[in-house]
Amino acid sequence: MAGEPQADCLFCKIVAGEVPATVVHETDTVVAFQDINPQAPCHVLVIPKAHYRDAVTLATEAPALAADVLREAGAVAAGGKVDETGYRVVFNTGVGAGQTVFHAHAHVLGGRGLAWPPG
Ligand code: DGP
Repeated sequence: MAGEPQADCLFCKIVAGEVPATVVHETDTVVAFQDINPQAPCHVLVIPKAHYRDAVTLATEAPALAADVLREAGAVAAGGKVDETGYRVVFNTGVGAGQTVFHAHAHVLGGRGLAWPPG
């Protein structure tokens, strides 16, 4: 069933409190936590609590929840003060793009110069 927790999903385990994470903010629908392997001074992951395999699936099947993720990304950026200099919201989608965890998540990256195009 769409959105249901998946037993083999790392981020569902973080939502359930079964895997520890440094949570920076949480709402009824989303959780924001520090990436375990930060690529910038600010590198926070924002995930929906419900399970969707990637961002486009999330936006298609639960658009209001996708909006919650984006709104939370903005709140994280403002909280980390990276909104003043600019930040990047990244949804790696698919293995070839570097997605390694198949539970939709936004990377919020900032606090350093961010090159374009990304690698
Ligand atoms: P992606 O490669 O786009 O699927 O991003 C997955 C991110 O998840 C990656 O930047 C590293 C992060 N990550 C993987 N395992 C853990 C974990 O156990 N805890 C936390 N906080 N982050 C994790």
